[in-house]
Amino acid sequence: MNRPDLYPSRCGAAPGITERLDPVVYARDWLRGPLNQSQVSAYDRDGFLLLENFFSAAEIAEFVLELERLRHDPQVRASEATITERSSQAVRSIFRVHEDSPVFTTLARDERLIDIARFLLDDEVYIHQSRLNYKPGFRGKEFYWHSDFETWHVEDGMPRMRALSMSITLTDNHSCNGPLLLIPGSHRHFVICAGETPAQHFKSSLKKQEYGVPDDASLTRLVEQGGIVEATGKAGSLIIFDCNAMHGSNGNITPFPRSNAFFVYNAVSNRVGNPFSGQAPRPGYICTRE
Ligand code: 6CS
Ligand code: FE
Repeated sequence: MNRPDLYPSRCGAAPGITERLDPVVYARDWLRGPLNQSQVSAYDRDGFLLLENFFSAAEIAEFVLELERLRHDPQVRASEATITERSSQAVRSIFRVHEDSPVFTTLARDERLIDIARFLLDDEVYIHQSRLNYKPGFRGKEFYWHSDFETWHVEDGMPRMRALSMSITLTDNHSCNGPLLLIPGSHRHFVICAGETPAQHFKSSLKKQEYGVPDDASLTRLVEQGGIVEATGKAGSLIIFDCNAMHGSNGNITPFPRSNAFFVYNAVSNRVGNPFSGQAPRPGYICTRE
């Protein structure tokens, strides 16, 4: 049974901006959750929320030990789930850490994170994708502007906007070392992308995304409306952002790595199906299907 494609993109239509058809905060009683009223309102309004000092120094020390262990493990380096930077052999990302790393498997199931995801999505949740983005010093390259949902809808078959990402800063995220950039309010618009989806697009997009990126005019309009916010914070901060928030990050030419863990929680009622691109599903290390 073909599900209706409520967010057509990369299918020949002219690039442009349409409106979000889904709620942002699905919780029905905003006062009965793990976030306070102003936090829920800020997330609903902006599409993201930054919580500093969320994890203790001891927890971060454990995460960083594992971050470095994985980066140096020859088996991990040889894995298809490990992506290197396009112009060096520096590790750019390691996917599926919520299954392959005991430390990050535990973190992905941390009640403090699960409770927030369940509340905002008002459903049971599962991990759609997890990754470590290393953004190493000197060689960490940029992540161009994009909506994760546009990719997860077109390439993974995610039906609706009922998912969110949690990014944990494992190193200090400064203004200078390529912090996550977000456009407040962009989550309420869906940017239709031009072009099509190349076969096995993930083999290039995870290094440098060139399809499923918004056009200059649409990006300009979103920034004129909402501005650009840097999600900076010390190691141990938590950045929660809606699946459709427009975001990106610049390269890192400083000596300070900007390493973050990302866990994507999807509502079980929003399970991925056949990609709307009509292409073969992406591998399990990028998109959970079982
Ligand atoms: O294709 C994806 O699923 C990945 N690409 C980006 C740039 N962000 C989301 C995700 O990691
Ligand atoms: Fe992204």
